[in-house]
Amino acid sequence: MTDPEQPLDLDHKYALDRDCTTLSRHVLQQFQSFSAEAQDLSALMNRVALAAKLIARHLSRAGLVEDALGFTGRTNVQGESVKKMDVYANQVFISVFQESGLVCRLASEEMEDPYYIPENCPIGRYTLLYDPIDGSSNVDINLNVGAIFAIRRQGSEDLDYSGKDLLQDGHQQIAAGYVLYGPSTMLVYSIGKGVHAFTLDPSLGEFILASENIHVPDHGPVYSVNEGNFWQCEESIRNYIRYVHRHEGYTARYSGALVGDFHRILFQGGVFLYPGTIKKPEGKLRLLYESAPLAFLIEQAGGRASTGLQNILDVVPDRLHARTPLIIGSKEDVALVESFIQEEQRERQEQEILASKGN
Ligand code: P6P
Repeated sequence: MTDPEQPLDLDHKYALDRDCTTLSRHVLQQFQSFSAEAQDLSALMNRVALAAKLIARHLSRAGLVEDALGFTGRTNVQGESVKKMDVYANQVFISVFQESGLVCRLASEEMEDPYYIPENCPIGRYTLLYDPIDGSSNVDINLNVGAIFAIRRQGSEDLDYSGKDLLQDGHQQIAAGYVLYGPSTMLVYSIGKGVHAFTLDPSLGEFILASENIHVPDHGPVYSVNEGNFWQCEESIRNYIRYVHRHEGYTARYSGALVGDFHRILFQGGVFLYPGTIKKPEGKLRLLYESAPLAFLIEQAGGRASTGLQNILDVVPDRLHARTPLIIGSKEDVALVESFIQEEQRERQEQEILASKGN
């Protein structure tokens, strides 16, 4: 029997303290208060964690459960074929936030318009924006997938239920994070006070603090881009790829799931890029629930996120599912990619000046 007068030895005490540093407690520690906002954010993160646990459980049994894998036969607002796991994960977030009193609206990659939870409105002062399954092309082959989320305060009225008030820059995010469904399930988040990673302990059913105040290295060896798009990219991006091919110290890593590629770069440094192409100058990734949340995180971790011409967090979307090119990671590596884009801009302007003089 442990005598409470006899303190635990330090190893046991450390292990106990760590196992008690759950996500909801960590959020309160971050605020260093029990204010209404702190309690709200703690409760919000706890709901996100519940969604992550439900989805992790479904993913871990997907090969055994009827109707968990494969396509639904439908396409979403993005024009992408919808996986059954996309639908399931999207519904999990809806179910988890109903009756929460916290979130009045959900804006998802899988839904054309924001989803309103009337019983939470107008008391619910927050909107959750999320990609319920990022990298769903990996689901059927049991490779890592993720979820990306951002929390915004409901600012102005949304009387016409259009969600127009969501069309604001990324500095309006009050929290952001992602879940990585890999060998372990991790949840990484920030409320603007550093970036912190939690690992799901299945035996506890809790996300336990694993890394606090993560800092992305100023430079790293990894460049992450789909080189299959090489000939569809602008010449500047092709020149960047030629550069890393020809210089020592670079290695390519690309998983087909943004969350996994981003997670590697957050911990090891480097750069992920999904640039615009000649046919799709705006690129593939969506601003409000993919690029902006990750930009929030990477800046909190000392890195950068850019469209190539503008910081991602400064971009104001013109529609809910607006896309942007994304260059994100270590500040030196993002700057290197931008230097090729700026060089091409300069050359184009010089040619235009010469052409105008020639006329
Ligand atoms: P591509 C997944 O569909 C996703 O949105 C990101 O997770 C991923 O980085 C990207 O698209 C992969 O796109 O065109 O390389 O298959």
